[in-house]
Amino acid sequence: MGKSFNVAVAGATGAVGNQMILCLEKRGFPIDNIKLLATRRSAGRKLRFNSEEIPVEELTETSFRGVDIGIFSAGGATSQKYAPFAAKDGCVVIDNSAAWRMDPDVPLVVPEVNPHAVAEYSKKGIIANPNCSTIQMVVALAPIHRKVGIKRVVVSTYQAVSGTGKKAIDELHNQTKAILNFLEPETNVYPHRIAFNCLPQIDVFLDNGYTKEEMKMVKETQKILEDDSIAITATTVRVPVFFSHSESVNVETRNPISPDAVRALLEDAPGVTVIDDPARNLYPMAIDAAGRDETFVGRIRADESIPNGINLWVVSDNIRKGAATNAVQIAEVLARNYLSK
Ligand code: NAP
Ligand code: 3JN
Repeated sequence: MGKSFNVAVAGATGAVGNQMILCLEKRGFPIDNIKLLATRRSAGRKLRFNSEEIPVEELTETSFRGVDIGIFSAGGATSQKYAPFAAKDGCVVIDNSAAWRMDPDVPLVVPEVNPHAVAEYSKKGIIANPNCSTIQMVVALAPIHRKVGIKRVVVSTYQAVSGTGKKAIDELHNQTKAILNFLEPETNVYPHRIAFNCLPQIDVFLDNGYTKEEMKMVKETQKILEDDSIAITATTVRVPVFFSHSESVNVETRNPISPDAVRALLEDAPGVTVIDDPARNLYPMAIDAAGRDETFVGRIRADESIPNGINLWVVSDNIRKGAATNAVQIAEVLARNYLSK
């Protein structure tokens, strides 16, 4: 008999948690017992896992006793408070929030890029899942960085509302419906209307004029690629799309590489699907990436304004590879290589 584990999903009733449950099921993660955790408000609600109805329990300090792996997507404050209780009880935490990502004793992992970093889970009992915008970008950048070195990245994102959770999905839906019916739309989630609009703000503004999301992309990319010398500047934009983030990524490499060589590298790269056939108007699109686990790359071309420049268009489902799939892939590495149960 193979190993199998007691798993808890914290934030199980949320947009990410819901996908987490589906992903554990779909990938056949070996589970003995699953605990679904959320706030007291959701306690007793039943969620389906592997055709079983599982009652949601309130997340408390003792929820992780007897649990081997705890996957958190209940916000940074919840992770900050409860991950140490889980770790103290011997449960390895895979955390989807920003709470622990930049802690030097917490590995920040994208399994296609730095699976070796999982080994450092033992320092604090916590592994961090990167921000969704970072994950899809590093999946595409890592093979290029390994081959020719990356000097600088200029990225602009086009991020789906599902990145903000259930209430933002409802807001885009309701605003769109209201506007198409000549009614006044209500704005509750973002500072401005999102329907038929683009907001160059994701998360709060920092003193340097960037948003927190933009600086997450900078710092997390350097940590995952283990190279603080890569210069990165980001502009993150919320667009009226439900699922999948798209990114325009401009890369300046240290050594020259042709667009054809980049295409060949990415065609071989784990987790990447290249869609790049301009003659047939084929390139990655949010509507095609939604519901998939891969990172799609297209529009691969030279940046003709500099000697070693490459442009990419990178698209991935932010709730799947950007959150749930990546977390479950981390759990798979952990289970396969590090946990003895
Ligand atoms: P969401 O749809 O609003 O769901 C939030 C979930 O957290 C719900 O299950 C909620 O339970 C639960 N929760 C909130 N506060 C809690 C508490 N004090 N104790 C227990 N459970 C609590 O949000 P989401 O989109 O799923 O995102 C959740 C978190 O995941 C985000 O805050 C972020 O940290 C992380 N995230 C990461 C990425 C990424 O880039 N990797 C992407 C999106 C989200 P109730 O239903 O009972 O309220
Ligand atoms: O906005 C997006 O598209 C991604 C959002 C991620 C997010 C949302 C709320 C809180 C995060 C994150 O994962 O960085 C956090 C957070 O944990 O800080």
